[in-house]
Amino acid sequence: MRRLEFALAGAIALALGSSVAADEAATRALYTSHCAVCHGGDRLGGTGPALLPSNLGRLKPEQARVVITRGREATQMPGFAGALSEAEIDALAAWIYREPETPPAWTMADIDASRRFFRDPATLPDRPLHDADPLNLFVLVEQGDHHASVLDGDRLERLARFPTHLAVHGGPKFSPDGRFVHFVSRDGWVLRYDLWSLERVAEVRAGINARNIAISADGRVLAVANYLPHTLVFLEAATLRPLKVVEVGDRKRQKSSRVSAVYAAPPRNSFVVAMKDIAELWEIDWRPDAPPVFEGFVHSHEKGMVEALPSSAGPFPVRRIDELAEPMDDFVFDPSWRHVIGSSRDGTRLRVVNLDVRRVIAEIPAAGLPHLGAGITFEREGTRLLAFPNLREATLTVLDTRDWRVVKRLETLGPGFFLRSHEASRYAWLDASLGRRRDTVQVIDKEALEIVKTVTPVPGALAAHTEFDRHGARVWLSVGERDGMVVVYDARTLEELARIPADKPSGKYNVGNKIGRSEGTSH
Ligand code: DHE
Repeated sequence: MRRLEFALAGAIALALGSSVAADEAATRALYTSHCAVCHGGDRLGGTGPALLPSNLGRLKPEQARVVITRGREATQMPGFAGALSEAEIDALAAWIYREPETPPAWTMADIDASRRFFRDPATLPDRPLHDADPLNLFVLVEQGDHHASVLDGDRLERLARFPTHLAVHGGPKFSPDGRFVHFVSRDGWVLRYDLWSLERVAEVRAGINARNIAISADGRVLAVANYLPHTLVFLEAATLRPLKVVEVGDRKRQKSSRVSAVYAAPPRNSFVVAMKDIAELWEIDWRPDAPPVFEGFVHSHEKGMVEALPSSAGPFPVRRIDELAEPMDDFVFDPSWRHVIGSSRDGTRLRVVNLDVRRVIAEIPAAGLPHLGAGITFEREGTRLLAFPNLREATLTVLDTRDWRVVKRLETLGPGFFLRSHEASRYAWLDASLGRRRDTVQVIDKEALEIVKTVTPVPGALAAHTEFDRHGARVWLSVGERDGMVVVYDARTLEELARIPADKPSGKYNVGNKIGRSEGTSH
């Protein structure tokens, strides 16, 4: 009897197995005939975005189903409601969330082969072709129809608007003279744009799923942080030619890691790299003559002995800080650039890491998941303070950078994402976009450490990212809806001055503030 049960179970499993295999083959065929032409046969992306689970992290499967059914507005993605049955759409929506059978690679050769020029760099003009102040331009990322705009910070006018790859994220990075700006999209496309001729110059795909980009202090090297593959990519900024692909993993070579973000530390001639999966921070000297870094020793269990690791040689030698209790993926530099301050993962502690001695030198109790990446510093009563919002609590925290003492915890209307100020302004601006009052931004007096005004540019509409102009005279605020806008305020009177229409604007970046490393903005 038991033998019969086993035989029956085996037959059912075989039948189910073969029907699953048939379903898979059918879905694969559907994907190949309907999706592959834009999204790539391997789902790595093409004219459309990559369709891999890590790239789709921000799109729920149900939303993916709707996109396949109805298409996506303002893109080339058509709706398949007429062409495919509901069951087929369900199968495709499930298919794109499956991990690929082999982890996708993106090599130096792939990067180089993806390089495209819109314009011969040798023919670029030798002076700006517009009469706006080149250092008071704003670059605005518009997520609605995936474009970016260049705006005149004095006349409050749009000078140019151009397409980007889907989902540009993080701050675009400017060359030290402010002429070129570099964007990266979540699909890993890096774009170089010329703010003198107002033209796209070149683009390259540096990864399959990228996080952000940084530029060296001399403007010659770009570093791209990737989630997929687990790499850090260095590019020659002028040509976007790949210079080096660094496989990212821990010192003992046991675990690879996604790269959370890469930041430039200009006075240190280095990049500092935050990791998602390993308890390390890296510092990388980008100079051509950077000396090799001795990696230290590890205990080899197999050989039962201590072995010296090979040195990390140039270009771009890796100097590791690996005495961290856990990954530190959101941090800010202190004004001396000797320390980074980051949060513990549970948000209950801040850790101060000294980059010179390469270890944690202070721990401070915290609450509400501090967002250090949005931190700014300013002088008050002869002391430099560091202020940052908290992502899970409607508060702004202010610390004294001499001893990391908490000076103030200011209650706000909701957890916020972006804090901005300028050395010429007495105010800092903070959104409440993660809370119920996401349509408000609050103005904080940096002397009194009190809220002095709440603005609601469009009731009910998302109000988020702010940035000052280069003089600290005006504040630009994004209303991030499809029929959105940038609202410009007088930074002194706090009165509204103008509205500039924009399609789901996210961040905007002032050239002068960025290249001058204004204390009130992110870098
Ligand atoms: Fe961002 C910057 C990480 C979600 C808009 N965001 C950054 C940076 C990091 C980061 C590490 C700094 C990089 C830089 O500027 O070089 N962001 C993350 C996340 O981990 C998170 C929470 C989840 C994710 O999906 O990646 C996240 N970010 C968002 C959004 O949902 C926002 C609001 C809309 C969007 O674009 O997806 C968003 N992030 C921004 C913006 C900046 C940014 C506008 C640049 C701020 C600046 O002024 O410099």
